[in-house]
Amino acid sequence: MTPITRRQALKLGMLAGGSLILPIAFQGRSYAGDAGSPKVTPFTLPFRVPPVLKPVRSDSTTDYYEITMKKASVEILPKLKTEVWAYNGITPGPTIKQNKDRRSVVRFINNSVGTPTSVHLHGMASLPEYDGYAEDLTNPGQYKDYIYPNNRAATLWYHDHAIHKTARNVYMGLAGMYLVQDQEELNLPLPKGDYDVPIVIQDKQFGASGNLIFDDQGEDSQFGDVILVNGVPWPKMQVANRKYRFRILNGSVSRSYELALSTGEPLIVIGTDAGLMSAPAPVKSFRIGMAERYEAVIDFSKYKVGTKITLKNLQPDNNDNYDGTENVMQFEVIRSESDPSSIPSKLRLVQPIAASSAVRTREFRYERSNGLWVINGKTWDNQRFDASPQLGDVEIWKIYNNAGGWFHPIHIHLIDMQILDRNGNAPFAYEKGWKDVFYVGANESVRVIGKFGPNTGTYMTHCHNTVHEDHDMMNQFKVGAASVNLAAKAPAKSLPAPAL
Ligand SMILES: [Cu+2]
Repeated sequence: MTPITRRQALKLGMLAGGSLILPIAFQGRSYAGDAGSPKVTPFTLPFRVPPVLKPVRSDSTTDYYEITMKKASVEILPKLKTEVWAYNGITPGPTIKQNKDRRSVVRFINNSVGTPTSVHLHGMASLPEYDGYAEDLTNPGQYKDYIYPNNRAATLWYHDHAIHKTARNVYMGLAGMYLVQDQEELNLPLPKGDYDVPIVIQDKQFGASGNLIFDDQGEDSQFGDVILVNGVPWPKMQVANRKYRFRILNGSVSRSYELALSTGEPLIVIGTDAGLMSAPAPVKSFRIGMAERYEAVIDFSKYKVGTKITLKNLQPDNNDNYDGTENVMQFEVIRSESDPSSIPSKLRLVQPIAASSAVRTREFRYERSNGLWVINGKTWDNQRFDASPQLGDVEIWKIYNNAGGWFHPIHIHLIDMQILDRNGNAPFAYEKGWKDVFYVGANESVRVIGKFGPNTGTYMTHCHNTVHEDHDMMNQFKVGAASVNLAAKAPAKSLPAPAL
């Protein structure tokens, strides 16, 4: 039998959950050439978190931030230089931390990044003209001031959303965390401060000189053989023997992960995409598709000082000897510390939306058809609306993925929704919260429910495998009256910019 490449497997539809479902003899890495990326010994590089961005200035209602998108040369693999396209020249970009109901104005400057950009703050109910509409572009030499209301406490992220360029732009580094907190949450005894840790997981492939290789394998998927956490390959985090809260984002282009601890101890999931759940859900593992966020507490108090615990990915895609995508990062317990934190049994009131309150149900089929990624048979068209709910309407959207070979994480802009059921069964324990990305696995259908608001206007829906999104698995809906000419409402302006 002739061995088949990953690319052929993709064409044949034999990929599931980012994993090749082939007889073991057929498996192998065909990306990054067959040589793979330059080798890095896992768990040797120190863990770090992106810096928190300080506002340029603040007034009684608003904090003003400035971020410049540029090309930069950074060290990701030891002793090699990698060109990235990055917010303020670092990837992930700086973290913005904001209090609920204070407003942010973020000036995104397209300086030397060399490509048109559009910034989407994923999870924010922004007005349409500040939502990173794919065709609302900021060209090199321009800037745009984005206004964010911060009306809910959650783990969000900002990333590029430029039409047909999203996958490459995000892959090259245009992604960062954005955290909104509120007093209700801060009053809970959950781990705080240095014990509340953002984790951005991304897979990349590198050439021999350290250059990033973007290869979407014929508009299918971009996979890497190096797992970065906050921009560091398989880092090691030194921890105290106490509880930590992790805000985990899958910032990859095409890879999903099933996260678990090497010790078999539970991950205690406390939050979903759009904030805390009603109650903690301890699970042995959970899967996280692209753009999903899960917040999990890990309790290191049960381990002796000196213990090493690996955060594993139970969906690795290679079976050779290289210690690769089955590992994410490692924790090493290095000191004893008292732990004032605890996990309350009630975290936040998440009122379930009754299916009976929906005024209509819509169906969306995410498919591969004639070599194209389509929704209900159609590709992106900026003049077509595939749903037009009125402000305040509650709707059920049934999302289908009838293909056996791949999954789609579906992102609906503007609103938070709840999963009613998955293949007619209850959602997983860890996804019973507010969400804006829905993992629709091979041969799955998921029913989600949500209330359209608080804004009217034009918003996008798309697969968050950003290669699929770019080619052209994206559509739009309008809430109430809407315009597609969003660029006219808050246009990008030419540099130089006046003071914020
Ligand atoms: Cu997809």
